[in-house]
Amino acid sequence: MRIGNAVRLFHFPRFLIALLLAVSTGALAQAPQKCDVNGDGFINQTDINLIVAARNLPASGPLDPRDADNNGVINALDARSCQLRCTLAN
Ligand SMILES: [Ca+2]
Ligand SMILES: [Ca+2]
Repeated sequence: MRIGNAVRLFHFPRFLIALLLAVSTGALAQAPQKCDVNGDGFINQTDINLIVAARNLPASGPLDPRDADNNGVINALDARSCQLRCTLAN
């Protein structure tokens, strides 16, 4: 038990260092927001149009902002879901 606790204490600062590095380099801030296809920080008609243009295509991966429901396919349900999340009228 003591050795296990010592090991956990030893690794905790490494985790903090990695987290601080990620935050300071902006690595965490670069994760794409679902539905914000063009990455401008807003969800609007431009993003919806990009989703509709990619309709029925496979998503590029789990972080694809066009695949709002994460089912691996970009379709009308993603466009509708993103319409409901619009942050700007246009
Ligand atoms: Ca956008
Ligand atoms: Ca989808």
